[in-house]
Amino acid sequence: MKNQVKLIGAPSAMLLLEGWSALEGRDAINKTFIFKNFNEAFGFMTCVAMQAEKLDHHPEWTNVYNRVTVTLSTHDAKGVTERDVALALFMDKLA
Ligand code: H2B
Repeated sequence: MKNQVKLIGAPSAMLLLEGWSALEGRDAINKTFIFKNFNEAFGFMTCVAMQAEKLDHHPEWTNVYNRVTVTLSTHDAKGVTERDVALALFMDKLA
């Protein structure tokens, strides 16, 4: 059976986070991280990917050179949960 996680919702999640925005038309949060170059951006993504596997919680993201755009939401809960906040805080600390 899947673990139930409590829905927080994007507006409340943003009170706990800096620089994240709510998506239009979907309960999700997003942020664009900008790095010095591709190496820094991909290093960030590699680190986040390992943490995402550990947490069994994965970002939707795109990378263009030094820019990583991330969307977080919990698909099972159809919205933003504490899992998204935990991963967002990990990314902010790392960036
Ligand atoms: N990542 C995200 N962002 N949301 C989820 O609901 C989710 C996930 N579910 N990673 C996990 C994997 C689920 O599909 C597996 C089966 O545990």
